[in-house]
Amino acid sequence: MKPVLIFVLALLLSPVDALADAEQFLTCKQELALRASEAGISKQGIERALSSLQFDQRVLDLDRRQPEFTDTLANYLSSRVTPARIAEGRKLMRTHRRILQHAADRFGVQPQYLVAFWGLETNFGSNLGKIPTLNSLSTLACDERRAEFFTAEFLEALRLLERGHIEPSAMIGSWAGAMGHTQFMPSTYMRYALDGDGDGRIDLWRSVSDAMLSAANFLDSLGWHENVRWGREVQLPKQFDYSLAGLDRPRELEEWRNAGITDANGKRLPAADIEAALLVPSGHRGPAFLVYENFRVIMRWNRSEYYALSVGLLADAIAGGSGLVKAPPADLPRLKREQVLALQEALSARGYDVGEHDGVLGPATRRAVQALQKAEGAIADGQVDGEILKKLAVD
Ligand SMILES: [Ca+2]
Repeated sequence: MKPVLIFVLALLLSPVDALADAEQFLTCKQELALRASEAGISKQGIERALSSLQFDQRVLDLDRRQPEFTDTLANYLSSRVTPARIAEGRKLMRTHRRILQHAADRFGVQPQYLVAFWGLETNFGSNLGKIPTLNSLSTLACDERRAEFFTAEFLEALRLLERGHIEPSAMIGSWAGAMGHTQFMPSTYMRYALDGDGDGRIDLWRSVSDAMLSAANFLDSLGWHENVRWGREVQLPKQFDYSLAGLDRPRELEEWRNAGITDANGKRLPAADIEAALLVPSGHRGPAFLVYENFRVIMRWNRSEYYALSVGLLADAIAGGSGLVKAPPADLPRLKREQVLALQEALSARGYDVGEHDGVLGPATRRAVQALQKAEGAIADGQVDGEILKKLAVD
């Protein structure tokens, strides 16, 4: 084989991709410098930041990683709302009582919620992330997938450094650029972070006081309702129409009371003039929840129902609650993307509308499962379980 041909072949083989990314990064770095200059960052600041800037392949690998399975609620909660985390949260509520009360008084966010976010985001500061934030943000800014978003965050990070409260070397965090005890992105940091301990600096890595006041300020800006809970576990009547469930189907709390829904122990729900949505995230065998406006606020922090449930449940437990009355079933299948796709195709072949065939178990697919269950005379909770998979010959 001629040397030129070998060279061309070598270029076509995969390891070159990483090299190409790294080379492209050098060009991109110059563009970022230009953008920073246009954004009004000082020449000195740009030079200081760019001198040590490095492309990080791990960041791209993590960004492109797809979860192998859908998660079950049982699995999700058991790794996040753990007895150890609840005990630590209770301890920290006492240790930081004054700090938390100050944040609660100023922004109306109850202390247990601040501690719950803290526990879920960084395990109370024990996992702040180790990746230099400028590296992760610039690597993602130079990748085509979400270049604009991460370029904007990179520029915010430079602005943050211009304030002089932290050194570039101290600015570390997650692979996606989230920083400090409550994992703020630079734009959130710039807009909502506050100096809680009054030392004249805003430092979300080293000051718990700054981090808790900042989290309260951020939640307040997202619309937190003072002194209202996130929602609660409830008990449904024996015969229940599960098609009423879903975050997109809120009703007056009074209507749910009239429909026979009680608290988790069977007691009448307190009367309140609020809207609530019913969630039954692991089917009729698992717990049901009525969620209020603050649940939606939590989802503005992180757009995941499971995440929002874990914040609410951890907060309740930290405040002395005894946990779920009904545990989520542990025997529900974790599905691979291909299985969800096969499920969607099988449902579609039977005439049920699943929306896009995307391998993602979303609301449309659940509604299709529900319609099938209803047609079969089964309990129509929309839960994909072993029975549904068997019926549709998905393995
Ligand atoms: Ca401070």
